[in-house]
Parts: sequence; structure tokens; C-alpha cells
Amino acid sequence: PYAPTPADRFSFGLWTVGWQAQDVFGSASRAALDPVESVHRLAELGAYGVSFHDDDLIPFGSDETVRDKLIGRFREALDTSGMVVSMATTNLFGHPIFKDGAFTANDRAVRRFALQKVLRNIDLAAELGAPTYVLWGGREGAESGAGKQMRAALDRYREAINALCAYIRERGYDIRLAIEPKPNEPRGDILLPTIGHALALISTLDEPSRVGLNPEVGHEEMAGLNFAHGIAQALWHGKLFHVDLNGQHGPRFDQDLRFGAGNLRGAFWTVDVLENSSGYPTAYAGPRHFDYKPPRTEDAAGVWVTAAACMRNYLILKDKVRTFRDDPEVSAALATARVDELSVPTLMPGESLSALRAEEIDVEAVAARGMAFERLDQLAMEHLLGIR
Ligand code: 3MF
Ligand code: MG
Ligand code: MG
Ligand code: MG
Repeated sequence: PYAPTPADRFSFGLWTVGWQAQDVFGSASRAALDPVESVHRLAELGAYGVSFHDDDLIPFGSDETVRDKLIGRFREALDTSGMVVSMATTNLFGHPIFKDGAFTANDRAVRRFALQKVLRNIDLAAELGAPTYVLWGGREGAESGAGKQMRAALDRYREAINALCAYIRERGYDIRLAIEPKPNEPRGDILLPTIGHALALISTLDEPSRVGLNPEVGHEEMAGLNFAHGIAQALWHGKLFHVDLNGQHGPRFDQDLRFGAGNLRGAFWTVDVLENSSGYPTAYAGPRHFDYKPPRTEDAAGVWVTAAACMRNYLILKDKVRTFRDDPEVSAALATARVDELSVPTLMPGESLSALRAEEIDVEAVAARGMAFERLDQLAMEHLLGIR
């Protein structure tokens, strides 16, 4: 049991298993990994897809010959393994040119270069059949107050995304953009720090239907937010286009732990939302995409242990969520907690507000009713702990 298959739609960024574990305080602890090897290893482990930044596949500054060769062998690895490209994205954070951002850098030449870089890789994404293109603005932000004009930065962010939408439309690509929010790191404060901020920006775009979200578990939890609630709201808006699954221990640096590590209860409810609400499972094939980092302590073999564990933990949680939802005691507890009653509109169709005002509500009696949420939550806990 819990052996993943391509039908489970698990995918990984090339930069996850390929991370050499260089961090702010130390150099790499692992050798570079060939993307071709990653594709094959992930396929063997049961994944169906991979995602990549342009620079994960084609090192920054490669000439055309090298570029074509690298793309050719990647394509061949996809073909022989049966893996798909589930998403593509741009590295707009690694090179020093992006030190003050990409689409929102004060320096206009940087902004123009950033757009060139994205447009070029959108062509490659289309060639390789990626349905979703992610925009993570890791360097869009600031450490200090006066250096960045927020209103102008948001104007430029919107301008860039509008331009990308127009390009995708003109080329006739079947690609949707997904914004990935993050509150901080590497910038002191990043623009579009949460799901809510990104949703608000999307509503101001020229073609809002082309743009949705790629929320990451750890990013919302770094801001102290509830990830399951965040993706539920994104689904409610029809905007959950993609997801970055990983683990995080509360507000601190971006840990990118394997899925299930860190906030395990949060992971349980995340799987519940992904598996049991309408919208995500079918939307653009709904990849269960892992964006995590094998810790610096692990050697090359340990990398594959963590990749396998991401998928295994997802499947274990999916099973626990199913037994929770199928348990008759849970159904009874849901009824006692009046969970379904929330789906009844507060006003009847056409009901007048004067009728509402005339109604006698027994305030003391209503206030005295317990909600019995603790009983329900304990049942969830016992399913999660495996004793039911
Ligand atoms: C950083 C991230 C990014 C994004 C990626 C776009 C390097 O915290 O999460 O990973 O996910 O750039 O997909
Ligand atoms: Mg992260
Ligand atoms: Mg991240
Ligand atoms: Mg991410």
C-alpha cells in the first residue's frame, strides 16, 4: 500500500531533488544532479511529472548549441520515461541582475531583461506541453522603506503580467499563469506576500481568467496562516491552478521540509481540501506538486528517500482522510456540530429584512448551545494517529 503511481499525479521540481544544499551559512553538501537522472529516478519512484525553472535545465548564459542539446536530452528522458512537464517557471532570483527584483526592479533595464527571460521560457514551456506557468517573485520586494515605491511597484507587476497574458493569447498557447505568494526570504518583505494579496492583484488584471495561484504550504505558514483555509478560498475563487506541497514548522525561515513533516495536522486538512472539494482534482490535471528541499544532512541516496516520502505521506494522509470522512461516528459528529447548516442561506429567497427584524430569537437558548467541535476534532486526531 501507499505505492505511488502516475494516476496519483505527483510531480517534483527539478530544483528540489537537484538542490545541492548550499545555504546562507555553508557551501553545497551534495554533487550536482543531472536533470535526466532526476526524470528517470522520479519516474521509477512513481511520479508522473516534473517542473523546472529555465536555469534548472539550461544554465544561465548557455549558448544556443548547448541549449538545444540540453533540451534535446531532457525531451528524450521525458519520452523514454513517460513523464510529463506539469509546470514550468522562470528563475528571476538567482543572477545578481535580479538583486532588486525582476518585474518590479527600480532599474528599467532589469525589468526589460526579466520579461525577455520569461517570454523565452514560455515558448519552451509551450513546446514541452506545460499547462501551467508559475510566477514566483522572490526578489520583488525590499529591506528598507524609502527605496521602493509600493504603488509604482504594483503598477509594474501588473504591467508585466498583462504583457505575459497578451503574449500567451497572441501565440495561442494553452497555458495559464499561476502566481506564487511568499511573505519574505530572500527579500526582507516580498510583494504579494499571501494568497489574499495575490488574489486582489489578479482581480485588477486585463485578463484575470488567465491567471490564478500556486500557493505553497510553507509560505503561508511562514506568515502564520492556515494553508487549508487559504487553498479553500483560492478554490472558491476558481483560482487554485497549481500547488507547492511541503512541510514547515510555523513562522521561521522557509524550511521546505518533505510533505507531511512539520505541521502534520495542517497536512491532513490540506489533503482533505485537495481530495474532497470540487475544483482542484480536475483543473488542469491537478498535479500534486512537491516543492521541498532534501535537508543538507542527506547524501545522494537520502535525496530519493525524501522524494519517496513526500508521495508516501500524501497517500497515507489521503487514506486517513478517507477513513475519517467514511466513519459513521464522524458523520454523527458533523451533524451534531451542525456543519451542514452553514450551507443554508441565512435569508430565504426573497425574504424581507423587516420579516427578519420581526422574528423573535431566543438569544439565551441559542447562546447556550454547544458546538461540539472538540469531539469532531478528536475523531480527526484519532484517525490521523491511526487508532481508528
Ligand atoms: C521559493 C519557491 C520557489 C518557487 C519556484 C516557482 C525555488 O521559496 O518556492 O522555488 O516555487 O520558483 O515554482
Ligand atoms: Mg518553501
Ligand atoms: Mg518555497
Ligand atoms: Mg514554491
